[in-house]
Amino acid sequence: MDIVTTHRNTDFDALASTIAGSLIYPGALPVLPNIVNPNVKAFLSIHKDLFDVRRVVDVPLDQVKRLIVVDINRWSRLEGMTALKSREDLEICLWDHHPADSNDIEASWKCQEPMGATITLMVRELRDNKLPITPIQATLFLIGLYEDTGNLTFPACQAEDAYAAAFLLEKQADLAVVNRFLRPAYGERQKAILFEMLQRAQRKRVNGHAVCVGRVALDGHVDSLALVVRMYREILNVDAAFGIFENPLKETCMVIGRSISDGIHIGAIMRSLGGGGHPGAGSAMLKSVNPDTVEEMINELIAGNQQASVQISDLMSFPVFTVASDMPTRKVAELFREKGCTGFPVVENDTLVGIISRRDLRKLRKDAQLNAPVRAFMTRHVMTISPGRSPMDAARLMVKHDIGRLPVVDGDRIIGIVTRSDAMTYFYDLLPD
Ligand SMILES: [Mn+2]
Repeated sequence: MDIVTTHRNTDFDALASTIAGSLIYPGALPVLPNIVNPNVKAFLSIHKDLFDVRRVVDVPLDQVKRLIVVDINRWSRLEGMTALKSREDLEICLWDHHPADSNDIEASWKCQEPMGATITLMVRELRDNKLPITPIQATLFLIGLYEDTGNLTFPACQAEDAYAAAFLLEKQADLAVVNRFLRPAYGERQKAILFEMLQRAQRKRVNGHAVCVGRVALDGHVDSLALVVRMYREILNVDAAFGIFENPLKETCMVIGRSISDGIHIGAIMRSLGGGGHPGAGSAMLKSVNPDTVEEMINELIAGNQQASVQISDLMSFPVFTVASDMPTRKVAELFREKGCTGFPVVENDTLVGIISRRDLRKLRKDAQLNAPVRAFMTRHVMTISPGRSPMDAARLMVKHDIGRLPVVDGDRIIGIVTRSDAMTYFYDLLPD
């Protein structure tokens, strides 16, 4: 007997991949853990007759010849499969999009690639082998694909994911159904937890990133905490957010993280805590730990995780061409033409006092004004940035104040300048090594 199975707290990518596995391996039984996500539960309750899924308890494990594991690469996340772990005659096939460095399932064969969703890998296989897919299967696969890629917007999403989505739409995936089930399970309990976290939220800066760590004690199991953390991050508009959910009765701590910054790799942080995930999302379950210690560990991990992140000092241009505040405006206009620049910082004894741009000179009405010192026309309130901040901070300031350049200052001494095009270069990954 062949079975296809996946991780506990089964999400839509895992369910979709399990069903797809039963199509790729004809005769293989789809087997689900007892604990599945609430949305998946709702989906299954309606589609029960259409998908012949079994529970772990209904499967005679001693008869399993081939185990197909999807959307996970660790034994600890499977349910009730411990008996298979030591079986030497067992053939294991693995389909997964998580990084291979966290593997502890030794597969005889595997397809493991960094995609936005595991179902993408399996849809590619179905398409290449021209295996038939029904509209209902296509719908489930698309729900899994959209859920894991945030509707194709998460940074881990690949072109391949979008091809798979297009193929599923061709196979008549029903977007009305997709939307209905993608709607997350946000209820009264989730709302109460989110409000408690928001009330006590304290933003902090860690090496240029805005981070929030929230801690809540729960009186039992609560679903959809990942959604709570996602909303917490979005509402606070921070680069990364963490939720520490203590269960005092069971002495466990569930840690969930979300990040939209390249500088904070959630998956790496969670792996240090014994969990896992992607750069943007992940979780870890800790047992018999003191929540204070967990919070301290997370803070240290965030700080340690930052070393590779890019700072303004890596991006800025220097030395900076500046003009003295008493330089005649005529001379500054000449310098603009000569150097092909659109703006200069203005200094008095090395201290930044203003900024002059071509735009400022256009306001001049009389020729005589050109003899006046540039300090008469410069902008005095200069928006600046310090060298340790992140490119994202620079971009936010430029957008907010509609400015094209930010002097980089250390105290009031100007040490560099970062322009809109420097920021663009960074965001488009053209930064030289
Ligand atoms: Mn997945």
